[in-house]
Amino acid sequence: MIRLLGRRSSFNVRKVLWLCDELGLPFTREDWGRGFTPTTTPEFLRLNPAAQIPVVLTDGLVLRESHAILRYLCLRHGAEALYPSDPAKRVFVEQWMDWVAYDLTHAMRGAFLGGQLKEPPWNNPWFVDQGRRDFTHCIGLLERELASGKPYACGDAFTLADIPLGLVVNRWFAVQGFDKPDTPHVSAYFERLSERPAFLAHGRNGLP
Ligand SMILES: N[C@@H](CCC(=O)N[C@@H](CS)C(=O)NCC(=O)O)C(=O)O
Repeated sequence: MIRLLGRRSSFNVRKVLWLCDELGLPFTREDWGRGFTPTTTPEFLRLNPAAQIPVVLTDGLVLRESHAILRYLCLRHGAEALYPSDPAKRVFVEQWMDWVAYDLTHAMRGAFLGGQLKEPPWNNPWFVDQGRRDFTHCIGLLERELASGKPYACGDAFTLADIPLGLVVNRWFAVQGFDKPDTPHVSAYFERLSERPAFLAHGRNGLP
């Protein structure tokens, strides 16, 4: 059984929820994080010294970092189609996931946490402007990739890469406060992902 710690509104918890539903994995979830039990309690810090959600307890392991958790669950539960074992296929899943973790995380902190939620310290005007520019740049890159005709990030099939990207695209359409270019291929990708019940439950569910 999988025990997932983290509020269901969290961007990173939602990735794990989406994957569990895609794979039909049974799990229990407990509300930790903002608005619930703080992640700074000694009990939580023993599980994740970084004081962040999600944390997953399974198979006698304590797992942190959403993308590491996604990879582990795919490997553990034989999700070959989502996370191919062929290195020449897997590398393209990894490149999108790393891009979300490194580049998009910073961009969204400025554009969303700073620009929209006005949360310090991200609401520094320079950081907000830079985040909006970077977010727009990244979505432009995704638009050009999808314009080549592929329905999903890695080609014809839905893979693990589409889970973090789906959350990013959902946030892109939710974020306000600056001019956003038309991105018809990203819009079509968003609609394609919306054919998946698990995306509607945890991604495009009214939360940014
Ligand atoms: N790199 C981490 C980031 C985790 C993270 O930023 N989690 C946020 C929620 S999305 C958090 O713990 N916020 C504190 C809180 O909710 O109290 C991951 O991918 O798991």
